[in-house]
Order: sequence, then C-alpha cells, then structure tokens
Amino acid sequence: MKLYSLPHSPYAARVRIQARMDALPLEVLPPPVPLRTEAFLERFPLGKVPVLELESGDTIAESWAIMEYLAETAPAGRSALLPATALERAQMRMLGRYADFHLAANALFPLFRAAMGIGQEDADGIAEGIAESLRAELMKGERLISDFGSDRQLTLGDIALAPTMLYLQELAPVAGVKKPLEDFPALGAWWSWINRSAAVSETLQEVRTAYHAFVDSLVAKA
Ligand SMILES: N[C@@H](CCC(=O)N[C@@H](CS)C(=O)NCC(=O)O)C(=O)O
Repeated sequence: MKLYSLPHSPYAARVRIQARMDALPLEVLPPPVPLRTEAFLERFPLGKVPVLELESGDTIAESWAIMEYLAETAPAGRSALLPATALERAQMRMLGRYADFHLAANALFPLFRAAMGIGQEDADGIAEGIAESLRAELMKGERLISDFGSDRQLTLGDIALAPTMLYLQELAPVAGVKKPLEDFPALGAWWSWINRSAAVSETLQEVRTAYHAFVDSLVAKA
C-alpha cells in the first residue's frame, strides 16, 4: 500500500503514527502529482493528502477513513488502536471529532491565519479573541479526557488529536499564550502519556522539523 503524505501534514502524521504502531506495510511517498492541480483532483477527488492507495488501485482519502480502514484490516488482526466495546469506540470517535471540529476549527485554524498575517487589521484584538477560544476549546478537551479516565488503551482518537495538539502548542505564542497546556492538567498528563510512545514522539518530531523548515523558508523569503 502507498500512503501519499507530506512531512508537515498533521493529518498524514496520524496515519504515519498508526503505521509505526501497527507495523503496517506502507510505503510513504509524496503526492504523485502536484497538489492543487486538476491532475491531482482527477485522481484524488477530495484534493488533499493523506491518500492511501491500495494494491487494487482503489484510493481512500480523509485521515479518519484511512485510519479506520487500516485498523480494521491490520495484517496482525484487528488493531488494538480500535477498542473492543461500542462505548469505547464512540469515545475514540469523539476524540477525533474534538480534534477536527472543535480544537482545529475554533482554535488552530484561527492561529494559523494569525501566524500567516491574514486579517491583521486589529492584531491585538484578534490575538485576544483567539486566546479566549483557545482556552474554551482546551477546556472541552480537559473535561473530555478527564471523563475517559486514565486506565485505558491508546486509540485512533488519541492519534488523531496528537498532531493537532502539537501544532496548537507551536502556534499558541502567536496569540500570546506561551504554554497552552499549563492550566489543563488532564491534557498535560495526556500529552506526556502519548509522547511516551516512540511511534508518536518520533512522528511528531518529523512534523515539528518540517514545520520549522517551512517557517524558516518564509523568513528567508521575507
Ligand atoms: N480532513 C482532511 C484534511 C486534510 C488536509 O487538510 N490536508 C492538507 C495538508 S495538511 C492538504 O492536503 N492541503 C492541500 C490543499 O488544501 O490544497 C483529513 O483529515 O485528511
């Protein structure tokens, strides 16, 4: 199987973490045709990476769809990242949706836009607004993670959240927040917990390195 991935992509990183954890036979490659082109859209209708290409030639886009497919078809049998009970699987999906529809949508994307200098007319006001939604979204995560308790296995939900949380910590200083997890002990403990997995910490380091190289290239251009 081929995984079309970019080193800085938090969505592709999810799948790369999973591939390391479950020793999946994935060949990780850059997109075979340039992103944001008609040729890419013709081959991959959703227009984004990651994309998983199967031996059959079928392709799967959307990180969550890829992760569930890979967990259900893992060569060593059903992946331990997919919990056994319906309740635990619902909790796993809640965490994935929290990452995408709450934390990323309401805190990370505004941070990205601010970091790129988009809509900077009232930079101080914007930073204050972002810092406030960042706190509100982190509080949701704090309560969610506390509710799940500490005696549980790592799931696809944790893997989905990890790269989002990495970017959040990288970008929060843009809104004047130096250590965003400082006031959220359950999230702080969760962050330490998932980083004890070599698959998580090694993949996140790849993302961090690629992101810093991207920022350095912007600075060099300016
Ligand atoms: N919801 C998608 C998001 C994927 C995504 O946004 N990928 C970015 C890279 S991080 C991308 O391909 N961007 C290209 C573009 O927007 O043109 C997923 O979970 O896979």
